[in-house]
Amino acid sequence: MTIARSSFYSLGLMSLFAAAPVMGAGSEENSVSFSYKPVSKWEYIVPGESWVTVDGEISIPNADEGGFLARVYGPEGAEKLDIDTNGDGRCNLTCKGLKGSARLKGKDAEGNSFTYDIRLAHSGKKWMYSTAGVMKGKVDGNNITLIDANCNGRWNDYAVDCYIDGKGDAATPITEALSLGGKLYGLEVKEDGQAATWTAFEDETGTLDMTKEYEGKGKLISALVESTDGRFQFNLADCKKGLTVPSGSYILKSASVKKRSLSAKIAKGEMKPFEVPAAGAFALEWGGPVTAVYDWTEDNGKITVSPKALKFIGKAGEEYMGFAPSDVGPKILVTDLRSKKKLASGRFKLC
Ligand SMILES: [Ca+2]
Ligand SMILES: [Ca+2]
Repeated sequence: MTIARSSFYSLGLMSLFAAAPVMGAGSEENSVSFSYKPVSKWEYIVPGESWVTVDGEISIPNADEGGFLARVYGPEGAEKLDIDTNGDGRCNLTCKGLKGSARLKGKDAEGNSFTYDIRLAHSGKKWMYSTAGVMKGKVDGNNITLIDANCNGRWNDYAVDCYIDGKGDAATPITEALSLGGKLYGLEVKEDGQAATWTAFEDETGTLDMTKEYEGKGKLISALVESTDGRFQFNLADCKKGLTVPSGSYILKSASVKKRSLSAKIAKGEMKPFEVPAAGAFALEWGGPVTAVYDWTEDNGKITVSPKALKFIGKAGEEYMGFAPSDVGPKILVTDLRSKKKLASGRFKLC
């Protein structure tokens, strides 16, 4: 008997090619102001989004008093959370159950009032919070949304805090070049997120396409790449015609795919860096067919596969993991390749 294999999701997609690189004009510095907007239904896909455990406070800087006082108490598994949402030293909001939200009102270091909305989640014995508001502004006529991805009340954490170009859901960390309306810009955001300066990005560019040659029935909801020198990141999940990016070498940083209620994460795995040529174009061939790679042992006709030694590898070497719901990972078929007889099948709970 020989090796067994599995195939998974007949991933199949997608779409058209196009788009010539567009260069920005002028390198003068321009300023932009942003205004805060609470988000009642959070649907952004934010790489590296933080959920911070409440430990005595909500750590959004408020005047000279540190964060906002917060207290977790009550019976194990049914903990409540009290928060001082206006920073007067007294808790005035109680959360119970599995989730909640709060609007914090404070003053920044210069004494200016600010609002900061948070989502709250209760898991195990802990309460956790994450950001629930964004900054909105316009850069060179393009709508841009800023996200405090690590939820620390500062909006300019380089390569951590994120932005969204136009209307999409897929956020990208802010690096040396941001893609807005098909053009590239440099953006320097002030810590309070209320203002920034921008310049046109003028180095050489090429077109990168992460959807045209992606094989899968699932929809890419995030496809984040990073230049191998660490200077740039771009999320190309919504870019069905490719995206103008600084030319050079890139690698997948993280991605995710969804089909109805099923989802999986995609990591770099064994993928090699790829090159976006100056004034040229590159489309990454990735996705299905996905191959299961694993170690197995046979004892008296019983085949044992260790889930830890199991990997699902796509066409470009990328690795699929984090299947949700956890019992709908790829189905494993064990087949005798000489007789073509199916010997066994099973399904892993991968999470
Ligand atoms: Ca209070
Ligand atoms: Ca931040």
